[in-house]
Amino acid sequence: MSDCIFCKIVGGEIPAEVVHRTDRFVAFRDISPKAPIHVLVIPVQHVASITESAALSAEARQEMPVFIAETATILGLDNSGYRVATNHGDDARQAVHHMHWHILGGDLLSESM
Ligand code: DGP
Repeated sequence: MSDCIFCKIVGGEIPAEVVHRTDRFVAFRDISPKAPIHVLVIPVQHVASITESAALSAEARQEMPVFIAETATILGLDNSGYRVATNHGDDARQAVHHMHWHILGGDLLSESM
């Protein structure tokens, strides 16, 4: 999608610190971290949010949780722990309308989401 920031990151038009990548997913550091380690996982294919998951290929749907867990391991969070979250829509304050999973860790996180 031409006016999507995250599609531009996928295409290399906007720089990002990529930590993991396959043909179907990219993981990169959040520009405004909410934890010592804060990485976003996005599908290469543009879908607006989790509500459009069905539009992803079967392979991408299968890979998604595996890719998220691999990314957390690459970040060294698998033993200490981490939180995974995604936002959909206005009440969740979704700011970027390209599906993304927040991986947060590197410290004891708040009890509230
Ligand atoms: P959300 O509220 O779930 O839509 O979170 C969007 C996240 O995207 C927010 O934590 C900041 C991050 N973000 C927005 N623009 C950019 C960007 O250009 N580069 C990077 N690395 N992160 C971005």
